[in-house]
Amino acid sequence: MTASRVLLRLLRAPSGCMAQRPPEGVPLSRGLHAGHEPRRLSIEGNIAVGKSTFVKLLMKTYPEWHIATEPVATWQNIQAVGTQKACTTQSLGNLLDMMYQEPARWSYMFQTFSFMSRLKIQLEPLPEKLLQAGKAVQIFERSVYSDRYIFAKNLFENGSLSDIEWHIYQEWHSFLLQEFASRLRLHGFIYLRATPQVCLKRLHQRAREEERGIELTYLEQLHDQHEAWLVHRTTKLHFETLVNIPVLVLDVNDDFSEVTKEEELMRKVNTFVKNL
Ligand code: UDP
Ligand code: D5M
Ligand code: MG
Repeated sequence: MTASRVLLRLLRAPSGCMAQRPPEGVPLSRGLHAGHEPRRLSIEGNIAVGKSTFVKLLMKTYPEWHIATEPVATWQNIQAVGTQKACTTQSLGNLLDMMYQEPARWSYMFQTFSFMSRLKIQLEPLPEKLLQAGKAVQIFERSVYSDRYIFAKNLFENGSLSDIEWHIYQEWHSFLLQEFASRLRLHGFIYLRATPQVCLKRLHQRAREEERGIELTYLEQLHDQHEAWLVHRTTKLHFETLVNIPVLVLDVNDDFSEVTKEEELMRKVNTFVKNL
């Protein structure tokens, strides 16, 4: 057996079990995992809805939580580590910009890279100190699941990914996620929800150079993908652990920099996480 097969066997997860729906208000996974297992959640939501701002708020409120931000800067500056004696790095370009400039040419490439970077983040072990504290909480800004069920799916539906690209993407996405299942397990999602119009306003306010061409239609498409996946639950999913996973939906149409709104949101998050 090759080394990679041995590794894959070691990483193989036990088969997941499909759980029953809990009474309203109580997240499904309550009591399903050992008390000391870290609770792992992903913050989901449209472009510029306020995820990074929300994550900063979480960091301030819960400094003991382990929070991983989305690696946008990595996508904006792809670095090749030098192969020559002098260990230089070479900048190969801004993949985020390339994707927005020429979606049909670069969307598939973007998916391979964004997936890799999210996978690495989600596989990173928690510091021992946190694990020993018991009930550690780990938060990710988006996940390997939003990559597929929001972005890649939408890029296929709007014609930026071809049939063959979408097919191959789904093949390796399913394969890798099954192989790494136990280490990628999430216990819940927090969905920050606002209208596409509010997101567009915030996107303009943030003024990220690569996103200057994004139009309302694109944000509407992404909004619909979020609603189908996390609210209506009509998106076809390929991983049993996702099917009934608890989702906290937070309305963030109002600016959450206001203290009362901030407190309300943090209270809801606290109750949700405590019950996972
Ligand atoms: N923002 C805002 N009010 C809010 C949340 C966010 O004005 O309640 C602004 C924030 O300052 C930033 C922009 O909206 O300029 C996008 O926010 P963020 O980068 O957090 O969004 P993300 O893309 O991470 O969801
Ligand atoms: O998201 C960061 C930026 O990256 C935003 O322009 C969306 C884009 N993004 C993130 N993941 C993907 C995938 N998988 N495909 C295409 N585009 C993606 P923000 O919402 O600003 O934090
Ligand atoms: Mg962000």
